[in-house]
Amino acid sequence: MKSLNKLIPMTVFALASVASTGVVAQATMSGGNMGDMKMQHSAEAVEMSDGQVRKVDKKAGKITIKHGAIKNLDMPPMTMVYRVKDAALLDHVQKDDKVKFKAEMDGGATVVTEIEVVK
Ligand SMILES: [Cu+2]
Repeated sequence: MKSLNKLIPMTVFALASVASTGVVAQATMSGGNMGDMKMQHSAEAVEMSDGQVRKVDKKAGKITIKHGAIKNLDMPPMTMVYRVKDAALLDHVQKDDKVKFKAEMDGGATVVTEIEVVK
């Protein structure tokens, strides 16, 4: 038990120094690294991305979109197939429509959660 009594103050000291290191790290982040902070927050507030519909597959609940850069997914412009969150989203779009849409990661797949035709 004697050795335990010695250990406890050591542990408290170790925890305290870890905690203060954490505070320093946080201060550094909010001070100097606003770019990274924004990237993290954009996953919550998803921005609309631009695209053009290449194919609509209502039966499969899929849509092919030639899209511009998608900031929240860190994805460059490309043409790709998306699942849609709700097949009803496909009722309002057809091939060649210019669209704005939201795409999010869901269980390893990119899913369109909102889409609207740009007129
Ligand atoms: Cu893509």
